[in-house]
Formats: sequence, C-alpha cells, structure tokens
Amino acid sequence: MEAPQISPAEQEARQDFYNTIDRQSLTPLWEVLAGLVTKEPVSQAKPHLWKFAEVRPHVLKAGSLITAEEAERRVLILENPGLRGESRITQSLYAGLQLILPGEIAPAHRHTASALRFIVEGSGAYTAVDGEKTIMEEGDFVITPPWAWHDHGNDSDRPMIWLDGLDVPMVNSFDTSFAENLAEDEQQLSRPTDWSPDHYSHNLLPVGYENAKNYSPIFNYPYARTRETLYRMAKYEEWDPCHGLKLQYTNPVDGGYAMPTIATFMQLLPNGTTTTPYRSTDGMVYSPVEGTGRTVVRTPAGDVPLAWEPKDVFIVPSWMPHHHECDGEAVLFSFSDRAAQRKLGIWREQRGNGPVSGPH
Ligand code: GTQ
Repeated sequence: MEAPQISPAEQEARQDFYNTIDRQSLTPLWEVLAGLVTKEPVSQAKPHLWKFAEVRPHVLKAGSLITAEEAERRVLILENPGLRGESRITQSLYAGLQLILPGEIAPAHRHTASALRFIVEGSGAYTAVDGEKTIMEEGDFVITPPWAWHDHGNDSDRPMIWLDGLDVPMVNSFDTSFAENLAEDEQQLSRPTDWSPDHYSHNLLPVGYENAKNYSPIFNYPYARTRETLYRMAKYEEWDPCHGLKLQYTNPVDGGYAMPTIATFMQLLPNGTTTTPYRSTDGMVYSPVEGTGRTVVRTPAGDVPLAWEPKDVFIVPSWMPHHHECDGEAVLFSFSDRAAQRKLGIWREQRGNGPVSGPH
C-alpha cells in the first residue's frame, strides 16, 4: 500500500499530537509498527569469529591480574560486535571464556540463569553441581541447571579454559534474575564424583525413577562418547545436506533438551563437504572441536566468511542463511536458544530454498 500524501498542515497537526501525548508516556503505534513487528527476524547481532589463538593470551593474562576467588568468575565475555556493551553473543544468549588456574576455586553460587560449559583447553578440573562433582575433559559438555549450586575448581597442574554459555539475556528480558552466594567457597558433596552417569546412562533408569526437575539428571556429556556415537552413525553415510550428521544432546528421562532454555548439538561434517544453506530463528554459537573450514553467513550487507579451526568460537545470527565448507572431516559443537523457542512455539527453519517450516 502506498503511503498517502498528507499536507504540511496535517503533518504538523500530527506532530503536535505526538508531542502532547508524549508527556503522558504515549506513543502512536503506526509510527513504529514496521520496526516493532517485523516481517521476519532482523537481528542486530553480527556473524563473528573469535580465534582462540588470539584470545587465549588475553585469557591467561587475566589470570595474572585477578584471582578466580576475587573475580568470582574470571571470564572474558564474548560480546557480539553488533551488541557491544550488552554482554550478549546473540540476542538471547551470553557466552564467555572462563579460566581456572591450578589450585584455584570459583566459589559456589546459584542463579536462575542456566549455564553450560564446553571444555576448550585442559583436563581434570571439576564442576560441582547439586552436590556432585564431575571431572571435565576437552570436548565435554557440562550443564549447570537453573538454581543449582555450582562451584568450579582445578586440581590439575595446567590452566583450564572453557566456553560458558548462559541464558542471562533471556532471563533478564523477563526481569527474573535471582542469584545468591553460598557462605562457603565449596558446596557440600552428597554423592560420589560422576555418580549420575552410572545411574542414568546407557538407556537405563532405576525402576520407578521420576525426574521432578525440568533438566537432565546427567551433568556431563563426555566427548569420548559423543564422538564414538557420531562415528558409529557415520558408517551408514546417511549425511544430511544441511547438517552432515548432527545430534542433539538430550535429557535421558524425557528425550527433551538437557536444559529448559538452551539446546546443544554436536555434528560431524564429512570429508571436504560443502553443506546446503540453512537458516533458523535461533542464533547459533559454534565451537569447532576437530577439523578446519569456513562457515559462510549471508547477511543483508553481503556474505561473511568465518574461517575456523578447533577451539575458535563463532556465531551465526538468527535467520541468516549459512553453509559450511570443510577442508577434511570436521566436528562442531553448537548451542542456541532453540529449546526455549520450541517451547514457546516460535521456532522456524528453512533448508536451502525450501519452504519455511512453521513453529513446532
Ligand atoms: O560459572 O557460574 O561466564 O555465574 C557468567 C556467570 C559463568 C558461572 C559466567 C556465571 C558463571
């Protein structure tokens, strides 16, 4: 519909009216509607890649400037260049690189935000969650569910660096953030280390077991098992044109995502493949684990190639078509707010030039 012509006098009358109602905190919807209810997602986030080799020295330097104890969490936030100053990597998610040096403790606290750890460098540090410790290795995916006490420590002899992913921006957009510190640095342990996988894994659950919580009873999804599963499936060569072989981490009790808001994935891309473009409404944070390649993101301003190698972190904003080109075989970890979007019935995806599939 063409915008009707209005005379300068009419325009002035309208502007007077807007100025008058402005004093009552009123705004005319018709002036802002198109930008408010957009025809499709218009993300302020930009595609971006942080090279681990460039960021790592800064993370280690932080270790010489402040202790984990004083910082509470010694983290360099990965701020999306389109969202500077907002502590966001995508519109709805926070991410950062956390460092724990040998012998250090990040003291126990809990918050309504959900957190994940994806282990990037080091081996043998622990996270304690809900009374249980888990020892972490590179490539492991570890959850810290909402309102669960958690503290981290490093009993190894090397620095540990992991990628933190939290739903803080989402929680804050609801104004629902609560947080508290435990009086002691470390929480009391009520179960042996890595007790949960011995009880809830291998497609078996204790008879009568009911999970009253909305998150997985498994805290650590070790890389060794994830990788083995991918490679067992890969022998059938049933590659998806968009995703290669992409698995989602699940809660073994109900088959849902491991946490209520954040979905996590691990995918294997076949040798030298170029995937078919794909887009979805969940901005996606990736961390390559094996292999090298490029992810090309189509933005309104043109294509942005992101060249990655293991331990880098890169982001593909909501609804931007992208494809992967890998040099050999590659394994990519990723996470997004898909778990929340699907619960709310607002998630959409599009494969290539195919139809947009509606909310699931
Ligand atoms: O480890 O609990 O990167 O509370 C930001 C906030 C990590 C954590 C972060 C946190 C944590």
